[in-house]
Amino acid sequence: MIDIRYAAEVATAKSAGKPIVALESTIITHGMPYPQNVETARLVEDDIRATGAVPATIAVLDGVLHIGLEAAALDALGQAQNVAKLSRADFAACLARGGTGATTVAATMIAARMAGIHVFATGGIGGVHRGAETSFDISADLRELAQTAVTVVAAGAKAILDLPKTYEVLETLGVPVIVYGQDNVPAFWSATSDMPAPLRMDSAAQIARAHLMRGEMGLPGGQLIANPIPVGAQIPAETLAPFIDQALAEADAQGIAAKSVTPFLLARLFELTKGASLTANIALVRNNARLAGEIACEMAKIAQA
Ligand code: PSU
Ligand code: MN
Repeated sequence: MIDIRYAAEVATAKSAGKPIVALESTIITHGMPYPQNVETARLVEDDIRATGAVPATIAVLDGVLHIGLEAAALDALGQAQNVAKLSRADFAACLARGGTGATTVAATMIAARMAGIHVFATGGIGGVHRGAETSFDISADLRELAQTAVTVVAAGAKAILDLPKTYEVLETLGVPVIVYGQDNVPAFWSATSDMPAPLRMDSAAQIARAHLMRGEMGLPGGQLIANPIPVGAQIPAETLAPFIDQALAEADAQGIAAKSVTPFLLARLFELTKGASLTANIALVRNNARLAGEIACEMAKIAQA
C-alpha cells in the first residue's frame, strides 16, 4: 500500500476544496545549492499563499510520499546528500524500497494527480538535449505532459536544451504550450526567443478554463504554461550562450550522462556566471508560483460556481 502523508495545511485545504499548487523537490536537491535552495523553497511557498492558494511541496522521504513538507523536513531535504532524482521510471521503486527521493517535473505531476492537485509550479521543464540525435536524451517530462492532466507553469524549457526540438516534440505529443502574455516562447533565463508562441493567453482564468475544457473533452495530458521571467531579472541570451557552450563541452569531456546532465549543467552555470544564473532562476520560479496560484484560484472558483 502506498503511504501518502499530507501536511496539515494541505489536508485542511483539500477537505475545504481550497486551491492547491504542487511544487517539485528536485529543484531543491539537484537544481540549487544550499542554503539558497531551502530559502527559495520557502519564498515560493509564501508567494503561493499570497495568491490565496496553498503550496504542496512533494518528495519521498523514507518510503512515504509527502504532499506538502513541514519546515524541518524541507530543511533536512535541502541538506541531504545522495538523494535520488525520481522520474516516472523509478518513482514506484523508491516507494517500494522505503527510499528517499526528490521528484522531478514528471514524478511531481504523477504525485499531484494522485493527490487531486491540478496545478504545479516549477522553474523549467526537462526537454530534448542538444545532440539528442545521437544521445537519445529526451526528458521524461515531455511524455508526462502528454499523459497526466496537470497544468505545469514553467519559464519554458531550460536554455541548456535544444529548444526548437523540445517544442517540436511537445507538438507531436499533443501538449498545449501556452505562452503567458507574449507572442514568442520564453527561454528560461531570458524572457524572449525567436520562436513563435504556439498558443498565447493573457489571463489565469483563460488558462484555468482551457485545463477544465481538456478534462471535459476526455483528453489525457496536461498543459505547459510558458511564463516569461520578469524582464528586470533576465540574463540576455547572448550573455549566457558562451557559458552554456562551455558547460556543455565540459559535460561531454567528462562523460556526464543520463540523470546527471541537467544538475551538472545547472551547477556549472552557477559557477561560470558567478551566481547570476541562480539569482535569475529564483526570480523566475517565484514568478511562476504567483501565476500558478492565480490559475489554481480560478479553477477553484469555476468548480464552486
Ligand atoms: N527546473 C529548474 N531546476 C531543476 C529542474 C527544473 O529550474 O533542477 C529539474 C526538474 O526536476 C526537471 C529536471 O524535471 O530538472 C529535468 O531533468 P532531466 O533533464 O534529467 O529529465
Ligand atoms: Mn535526460
